[in-house]
Amino acid sequence: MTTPLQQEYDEKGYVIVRNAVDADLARETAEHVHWLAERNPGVRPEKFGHNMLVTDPFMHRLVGDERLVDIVEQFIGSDVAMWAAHYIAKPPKHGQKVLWHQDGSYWPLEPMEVTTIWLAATASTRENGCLRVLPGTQNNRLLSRKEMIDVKDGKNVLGSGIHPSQIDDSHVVNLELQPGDVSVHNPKIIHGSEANTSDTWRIGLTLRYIPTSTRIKREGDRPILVRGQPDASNKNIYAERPVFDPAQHMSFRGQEDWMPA
Ligand SMILES: O=C(O)CCC(=O)C(=O)O
Repeated sequence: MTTPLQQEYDEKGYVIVRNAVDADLARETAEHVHWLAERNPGVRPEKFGHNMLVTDPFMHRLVGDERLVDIVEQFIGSDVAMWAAHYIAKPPKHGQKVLWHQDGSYWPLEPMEVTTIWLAATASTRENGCLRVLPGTQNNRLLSRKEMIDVKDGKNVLGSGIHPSQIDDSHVVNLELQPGDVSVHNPKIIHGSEANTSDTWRIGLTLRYIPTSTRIKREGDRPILVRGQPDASNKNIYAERPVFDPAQHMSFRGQEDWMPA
């Protein structure tokens, strides 16, 4: 049976779920970004990627949150892994933009069965550079990386994007979210975001969830199994469950569940 959420997602290529997680968890997520920023002063907070996060107990706790996985399960079934996490946290005044792109152009997944959850840790608005989508473009062909342009201006997160001549943004939708809301988007929908020139942080966490039957065609990737069973027919190797260590990790509610038994 198709749920109303799936129906909306199929029609538009995205859907918003308000209050998907509570405000306290959204606040902890924002605190995590500031905690990481202090420890990684050389890395822009738009680029706190999976390798930095995959050994972190708070990240495992967050991506396995039943409320998020219940949403994802509607799109990809009940054997679920979170393949790639990425904070795109735009600091006030000089947060980078994200050029128009389709996620699937970048991804080594076979088949391209994947759903993104974008979690707002702060308010995400037009003023501070919220995610923007072009509804319906999930039905377009997936462009290859070779068909896109490189833009190495140091002002955008991906360093590449779809050529502006291929973009009709007359029906753009700004996904304005409050802390704890999520948007869900299709790997083929064209999307991006503007720079943050406002006085406030815009902190989002983008999470790529796959059915465990999707094969990851890149060595070294370590998805996190969040529900159900791995699929023996592919060689995906899962991240180990991390152990909470107060000297290495940010404190969070529920950290005791991550301590040695
Ligand atoms: O956070 C943004 O501004 C862009 C996010 C994005 O491109 C994605 O989640 O796929």
